[in-house]
Amino acid sequence: MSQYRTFTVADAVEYARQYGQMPDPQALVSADEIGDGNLNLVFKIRDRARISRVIVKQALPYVRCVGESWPLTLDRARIEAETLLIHGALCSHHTVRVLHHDPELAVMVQEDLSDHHIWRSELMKGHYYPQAVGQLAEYLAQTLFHTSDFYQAAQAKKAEVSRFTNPELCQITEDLFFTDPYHDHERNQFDDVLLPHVTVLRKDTALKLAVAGLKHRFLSKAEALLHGDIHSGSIFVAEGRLKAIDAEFGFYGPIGFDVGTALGNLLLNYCGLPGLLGPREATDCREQRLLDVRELWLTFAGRFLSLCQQHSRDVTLATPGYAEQFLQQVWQDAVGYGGTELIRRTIGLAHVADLDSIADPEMRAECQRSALNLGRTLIVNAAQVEHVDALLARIRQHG
Ligand code: SR1
Ligand code: MG
Repeated sequence: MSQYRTFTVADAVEYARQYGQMPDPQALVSADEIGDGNLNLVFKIRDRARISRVIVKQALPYVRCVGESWPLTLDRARIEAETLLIHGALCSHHTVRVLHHDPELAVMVQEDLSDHHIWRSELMKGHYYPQAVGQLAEYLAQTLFHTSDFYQAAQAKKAEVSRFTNPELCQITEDLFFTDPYHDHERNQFDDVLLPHVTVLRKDTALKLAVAGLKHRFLSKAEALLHGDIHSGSIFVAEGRLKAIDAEFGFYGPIGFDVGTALGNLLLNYCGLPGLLGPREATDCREQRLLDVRELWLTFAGRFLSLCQQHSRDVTLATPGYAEQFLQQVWQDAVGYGGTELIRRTIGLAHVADLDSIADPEMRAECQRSALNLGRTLIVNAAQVEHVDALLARIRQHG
């Protein structure tokens, strides 16, 4: 059995030679550590021509963006690899390929996606990938339907819920999404200029009540094996292609959480675009983002419903009309969770470049306030926003 040690660049190259499934392993000669996320080491393993051929990813025993003072389970590497393997079996076109993983070393070897781009960076530049939203909807529908009670046998699903119990990573989400932003907590980060806004938000009883409901459902609704962190930085795109990566937050949770995280990131981009591109230049891209929100929900719901109609295995859940009723609850959850993503990415610990990289401080603050207001609107009104077109109408009203 291998014993955990933190990989050096040389270790990563050697590991990739052994487990990278390369026809010419000795061609792998160098590596760069490129991890810029919050948690892990990520090595790009290169050949003599410096072409990146494979990725080695290793979990550190602590939260990278904070340091060793915040220890974190290495079991997340197992969860990530096993989630991606399951999602890959269900939706191979849109899930990064895992070539090998070792839970003891907390390491995974995965396909290189250097011919793709991180979707967030593309959205920030106003680059449009016409198929991306439909492909993301397909990924969400396939993975969430096939791991839900509509499809999995009840006893097998319960065993899976246990295999994917991910308490430490779930606690990060529980704290960062639903608790910290609504309290004075040292992990929160925001410019002083937002303090008046944050103070109002923390006294907002209707908002805090709705967030309590969302947290409770996150804690208790084991509906399907979620990606758990499907923001636009966890998605690679290229012309006609899309792949989800980074599933260490995978667990059985509410389907609306994955859908809402994806919607929330489109809306974070919508809020940031005036600061990123200029208010006038951003108009068309913003309109496209709203159309993206519409397409994401309608394609996801349509796909999920047709999977329910054709492949539901539970005779009771297959009762005509039940899948539609269930999807209405998923929609309302998704609107609320989307709102929590907007708020936590603006004033919590982990921000997004769509807002933080806006150079002009006044413009940045304006876009951040717009994200906070929109987040609140979504959370408080989720139960009344019955259809995606009603949501778009509210967003347009919001400005
Ligand atoms: C301490 S981890 C902070 C955030 O990074 C991850 O990507 C998740 O979004 C998490 O909430
Ligand atoms: Mg991640």
